[in-house]
Amino acid sequence: MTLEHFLPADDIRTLFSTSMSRMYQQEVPQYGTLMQLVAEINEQTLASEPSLQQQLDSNGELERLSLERHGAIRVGTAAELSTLRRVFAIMGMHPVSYYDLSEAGVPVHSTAFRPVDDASLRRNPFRIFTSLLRLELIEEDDLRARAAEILSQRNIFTDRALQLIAQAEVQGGLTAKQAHEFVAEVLETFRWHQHATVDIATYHTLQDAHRLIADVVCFRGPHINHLTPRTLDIDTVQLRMPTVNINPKAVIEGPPRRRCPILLRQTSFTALEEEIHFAGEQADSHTARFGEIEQRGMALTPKGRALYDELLTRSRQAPAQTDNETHQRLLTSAFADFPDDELSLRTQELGYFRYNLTEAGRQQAKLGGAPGELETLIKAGLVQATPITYEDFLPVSAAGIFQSNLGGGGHQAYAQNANQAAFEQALGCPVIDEFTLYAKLQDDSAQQVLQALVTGINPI
Ligand code: OOG
Ligand code: NI
Repeated sequence: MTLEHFLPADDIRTLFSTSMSRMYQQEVPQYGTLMQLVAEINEQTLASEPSLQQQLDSNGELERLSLERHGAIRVGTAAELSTLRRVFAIMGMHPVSYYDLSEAGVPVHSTAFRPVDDASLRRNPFRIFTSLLRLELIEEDDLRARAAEILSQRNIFTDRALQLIAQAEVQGGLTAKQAHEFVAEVLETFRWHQHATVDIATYHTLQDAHRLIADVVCFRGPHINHLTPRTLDIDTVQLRMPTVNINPKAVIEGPPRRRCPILLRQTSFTALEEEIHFAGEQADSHTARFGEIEQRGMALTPKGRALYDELLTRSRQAPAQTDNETHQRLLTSAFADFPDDELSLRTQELGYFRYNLTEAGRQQAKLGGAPGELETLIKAGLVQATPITYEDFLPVSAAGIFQSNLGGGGHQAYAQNANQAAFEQALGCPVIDEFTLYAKLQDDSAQQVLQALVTGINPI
């Protein structure tokens, strides 16, 4: 079998993300309503901000706007996580970054499976935020053993999915026909199951230890717990959610609204209460599934990220706010020291930028021989710098989303407990460092424009 018979991994990912979206809209009708609201507000925003439209267009993001989504799942064992790694690799999604959420009282650690190269991100940036339950953080020995025992008895993948994974690895890819079957089989893993695998007493015991433990342990598989469209104006969507009968969480997570958006802002609607049936015919309700939206800004360098973390920590010393307006006001004042113009962000090396030739630069490239200093070329109007979009997640924000959906408030704080080595061992490989990816994108684009201008070949 030759390579050209295989469906590209990017196309398998698109098949997967559109199938997941269709399934989730059927399972959670409010998600469809949220998508409509987001699309409407995106359209209005683009119409009123031509410069934003232009920036998205030049980054190749305009056509992917409606594709832009992430989802999240939670798994219970190392074996489940490592098989998921193999599943996602077939779709061109690789584990990027390590997130420790135990610090925020959520007994999991996580990574995001996502496309890593520029071309794949442009095709479809779909990501899955994937969390592994940390049974070792359950203090009670009996309970920990019981949870492990229940998890050891489930198989979250269909037999056919496992066969196709192995086949893809041996062949080096999947044909279109195999890919369609693979996506259909893998979808079964993320489907909602109304029937719990345990009796109601076990469910309540695990629920009392931590609601998240019950959610991971008591079901046949890791139901997709949300999908997330990308909004260009999260403040407006947050305000308008109640007009379509959606109840948003109290505050928008992440940085404040700024002229130059950074990182990621997120909000969600609170989880649905859904009836589940237990062994022994009893029923109760479970809250697991919700809807979320994200607004993405510029990726920050380690220096920019350290400043973000410092200002965020400072802002969180004040008591938590229950209304978004006050929260945003306090956040804005805490972030007053974070430069908010592209020139400062770039020259102070706080954010990552992509370099392109301007029209004048393209003309110059035909001649070659331009001076080789990037700053000089920018000042001369031959090169322009546009922010690189952040493609990852933020642990404090993620913890806020988890907590708002687990409800109940009473989460215990685990002592700071990051254990990336244990996570990577469960995963079966190291996670990729996000900063390395952004730095490479920036450096490659700089190299390309310099080469085009200085040597006059291959103008881009
Ligand atoms: C994941 C919560 C985190 C995000 O976008 O930061 C998350 C979960 O609830 O499983 O989705
Ligand atoms: Ni999310």
